[in-house]
Amino acid sequence: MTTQKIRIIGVPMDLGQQHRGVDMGPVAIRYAGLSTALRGLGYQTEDMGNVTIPGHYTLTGTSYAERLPLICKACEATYRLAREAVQAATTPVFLGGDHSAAIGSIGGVTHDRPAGVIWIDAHGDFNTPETSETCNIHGMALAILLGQGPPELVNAGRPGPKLRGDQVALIGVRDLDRREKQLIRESGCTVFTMRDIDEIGMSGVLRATLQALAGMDRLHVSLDMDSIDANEAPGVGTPVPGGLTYREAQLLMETICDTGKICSLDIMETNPILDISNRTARTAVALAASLFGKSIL
Ligand code: NNH
Ligand code: MN
Ligand code: MN
Ligand code: MN
Repeated sequence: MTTQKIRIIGVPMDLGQQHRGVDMGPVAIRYAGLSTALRGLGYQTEDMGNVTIPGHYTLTGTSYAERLPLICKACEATYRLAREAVQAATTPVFLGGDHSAAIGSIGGVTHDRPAGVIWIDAHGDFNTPETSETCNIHGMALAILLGQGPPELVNAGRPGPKLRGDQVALIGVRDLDRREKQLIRESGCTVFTMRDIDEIGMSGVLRATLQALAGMDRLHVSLDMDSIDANEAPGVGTPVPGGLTYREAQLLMETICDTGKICSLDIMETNPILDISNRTARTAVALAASLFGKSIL
């Protein structure tokens, strides 16, 4: 399913959360050598530059109501680029930017055909405006893709939900809000928490994940860098202790690669202002290389 040509699309979204600097994630990942790594694996790469995010320089102190239409516009622009990338027989890689951009990327890659989604995150991103304790839309992105939350965003790109619960697996979860837990339990998504990884190991979790998504012939990976432990990914806005080790994350990517079903990838939430010597972006590039076929031997 992965095509010979990989199309890089920067989405410097920062309206879905409060920290300045996550808009610099796309350039940090480029400078960490993403294209070079992918070309080294035999792919052709083309870089489309960045989506324009309206209003983002005036973010500080703005309300949820002010941000919602701007996030909507940015997600619709991302949706169009995602759809075009798939129609042009390329494999799009979206560089965030905060995780609300995935509303557009996943919407667009599923425009013509469904895809299973592997959402790798410390959080559930399953809040609604009613359950959220922060009003930050990056913490609602997955719920929105399943049809819950502000209608403007649920209907971004095309009307209605973009995913069903049985098409989604979450991995790495370790921080859910009280009322978010209930929504996620009712969602029909397959969820593997850090406890599951501790108990059955990443390989066991992956076996079960790929079994749960066995009916899908295309897979989209949505990687929130806050899923990874702060040793390897310190540059994120909402770090949570006890994250994936470097090898757990690599095994995750290597195993998903083996399916041959990868159709698209999000690399979200890298914040260079909070990072140490671009370490988070370099980890992101190493993980992308494994997802696209880099093998140890
Ligand atoms: N659950 C919290 C919220 O909704 C935190 C979400 N933060 C994230 N998600 N970084 O990946 O605000
Ligand atoms: Mn997230
Ligand atoms: Mn997260
Ligand atoms: Mn996050």
